[in-house]
Amino acid sequence: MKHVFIFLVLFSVTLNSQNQTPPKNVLFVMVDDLRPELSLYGQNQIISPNIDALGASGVTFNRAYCNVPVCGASRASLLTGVRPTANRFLTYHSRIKEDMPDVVNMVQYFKDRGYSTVSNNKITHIKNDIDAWDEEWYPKAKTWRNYLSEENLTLEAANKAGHAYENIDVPDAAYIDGQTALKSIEDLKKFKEDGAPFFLAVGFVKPHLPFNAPKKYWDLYDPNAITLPEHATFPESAPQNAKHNWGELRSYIDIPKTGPLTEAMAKKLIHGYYASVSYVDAQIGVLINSLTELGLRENTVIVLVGDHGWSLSEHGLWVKHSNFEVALQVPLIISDSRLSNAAHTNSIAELVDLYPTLCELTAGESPTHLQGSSLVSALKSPATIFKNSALARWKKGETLIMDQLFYTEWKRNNKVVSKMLYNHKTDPDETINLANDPDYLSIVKALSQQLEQFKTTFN
Ligand SMILES: [Ca+2]
Repeated sequence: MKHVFIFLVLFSVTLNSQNQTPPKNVLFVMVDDLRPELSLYGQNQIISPNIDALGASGVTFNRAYCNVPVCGASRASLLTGVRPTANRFLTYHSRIKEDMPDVVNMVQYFKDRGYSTVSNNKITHIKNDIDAWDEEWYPKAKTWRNYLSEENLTLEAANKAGHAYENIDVPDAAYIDGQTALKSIEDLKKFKEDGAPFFLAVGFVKPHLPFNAPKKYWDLYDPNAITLPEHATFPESAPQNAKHNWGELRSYIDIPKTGPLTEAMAKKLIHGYYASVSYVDAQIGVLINSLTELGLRENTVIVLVGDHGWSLSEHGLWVKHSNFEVALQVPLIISDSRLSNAAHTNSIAELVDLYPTLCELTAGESPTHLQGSSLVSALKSPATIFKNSALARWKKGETLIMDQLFYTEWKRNNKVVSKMLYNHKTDPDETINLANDPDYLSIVKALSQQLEQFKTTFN
């Protein structure tokens, strides 16, 4: 009897100490249109010391992919944990409330578990698409393009888009990403006082067009040192379906409506993209430093992710909206004090995997509707490949990534009308379409069947 009593006392002490451990907070940082051209990815043109430092405190996914390369659809898919199909999550204005209203979205999931839930600036693309936020905050800007120069504001007032970039000498908080960082720091202070677990989602909008960034971030780069990608023309062997007219960029006043850009303009835009990333990197730095100073870092899981990739003239294309890898790949860093530091993994991640990952990292059960799989095994053992495939779609183009093979097909009336295949082992820039190469016939057939099977599984 005495032994039973001691056991019960010990058991209850263990249980209590577990109960006393506060649940992990989540700081979810989403950066609009950020491609993984960062020094922690081994490409050191962009200066991003704060994102690099975050990588040093966590696991960087060398191979993370969005499931649809456009803001609204990608975010709606990520936040519901449901993949896009031919019938849902298709465009920039896709809404959870229209396409997938009946599932428990990620925000509702945390709210149901007693978390404070705050969204600062762009997390869903459409406002009021999620009811579970305790607060959905947006910074004050005259217009969504957030121009500050008189020239651009005058153009916009005349109902025109201004320039595709802006370089003026203003403080960080003059633009909305600076304001978003400051607001988020105030939230962290409140969370610290309240003591309740929090799910704080912070959406930075640069490097989305237009590339407006304070001058000091432009000045980090020597314009003469900016180079264009090696392959900046559309591959002759690629199908026309893979092409688009980069309409999002063409809407700006200094960009021609058709045809290629001049080399000078291409370099100016690349410079603007780099400056915008460095500007956001600085905001990420002040935010994470504040988390650390408040003593919240240890008990907070940090996720840093982009919503899709971006073409900076690779394949002769700009913006997102394609099935090429450069439009699909995103940066992804997950930092958790219990898991690996300064590690990289080649295990594939998809944005649809983030919801189940956060469930596991905060010790909650995953809702049964989730279509991704938790990445925690890769966070624990980054050297092991746990997953080697991903599925993405853009309009009618459906892409299956299988290890180093990137296969896309377009169908009409259930028949494949065009296809492309790139082998990244030999052609990482995707310049030679192998889909019609006789040596790859059986591979193409197998990939096409696997693609169909994946689609059926996740309908
Ligand atoms: Ca975006």
